[in-house]
Amino acid sequence: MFKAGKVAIIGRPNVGKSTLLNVMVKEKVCIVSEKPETTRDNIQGILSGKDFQVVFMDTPGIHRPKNLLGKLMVRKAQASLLETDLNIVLIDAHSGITKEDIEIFNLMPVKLNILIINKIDGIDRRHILPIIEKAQKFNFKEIIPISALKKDGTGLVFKKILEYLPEGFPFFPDDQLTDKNERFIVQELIREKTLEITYQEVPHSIAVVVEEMKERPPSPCPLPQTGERIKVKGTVYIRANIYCEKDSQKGIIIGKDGKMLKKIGEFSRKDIENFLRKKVFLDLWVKVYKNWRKDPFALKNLGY
Ligand SMILES: Nc1nc2c(ncn2[C@@H]2O[C@H](COP(=O)(O)OP(=O)(O)OP(=O)(O)O)[C@@H](O)[C@H]2O)c(=O)[nH]1
Ligand SMILES: [Mg+2]
Repeated sequence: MFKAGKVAIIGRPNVGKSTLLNVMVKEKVCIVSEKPETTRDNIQGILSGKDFQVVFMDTPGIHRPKNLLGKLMVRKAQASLLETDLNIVLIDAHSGITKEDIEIFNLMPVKLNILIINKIDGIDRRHILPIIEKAQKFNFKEIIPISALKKDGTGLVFKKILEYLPEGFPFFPDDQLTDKNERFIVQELIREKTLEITYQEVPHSIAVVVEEMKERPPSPCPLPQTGERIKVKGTVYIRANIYCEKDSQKGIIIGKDGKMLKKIGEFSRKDIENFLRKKVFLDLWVKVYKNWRKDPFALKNLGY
């Protein structure tokens, strides 16, 4: 019997949804950051085995939107619930079950929902029991405390998912890792690095667009002493724009003497090379796109 199904990972911003997806599929598909509202799209991560395929769907954190981008994000997260067989709702063990969490519980369709209490590392186990007791008042099939970061309890999550997964046919070829293309992942990796070094409103104002991505073929080049020609490995040339909303933000991203942008470039290049498993030449530009988060046309232009 082959089992296949879609599993949405739902919750408030910053509870660890993307971290959990990456652990589940054993590859970095989604970007992670300590800043809330990092994920802006539904991103599928695919785990295939001999007799199963689980399609995990990472979703944007559900929050009270402050602009059109936020509205779109929340709408996407809610829409994910329409196509799943099973859902995971994630909460943070540090805050317990909050008012916002309960609002999310109430959004869940009456089907299979599993509650996961994440970030239990570094927390006194005695604090977890009251959370479990409170959670039992809601209609969850399972309540599982985990640390996605330490991969503690994640094996049990997978085991339970497999138990509840319906019989079915695979959605994707068994070697496919995500529904997103390389260009999308490259944009996200650059955005992740830019988020890491910016604060307050700046991370939220950033969008990244890859304008050009092409493989430079391996070119034969002469060896100086012998004149003999050897093959040099090809590189991928990537030109990308980092958009922000204000001139002051552009200044921050570029930094003094371009130091910040250089750092973003170095860190991004390493991750992109790991992901593409190829050498990369990264050409980064910073541009201002005023109020793009409120402008429907701009949002479309930037891929949202
Ligand atoms: N201590 C601890 N930190 C964690 C754990 N899981 C995730 N984090 C951290 O929590 C922060 C948020 O993680 P993400 O995976 O980006 O959270 P998210 O729910 O996808 O956030 P949004 O995309 O903004 O909705 C990051 O700094 C993670 O390293 C965990 O089990 N323990
Ligand atoms: Mg996320």
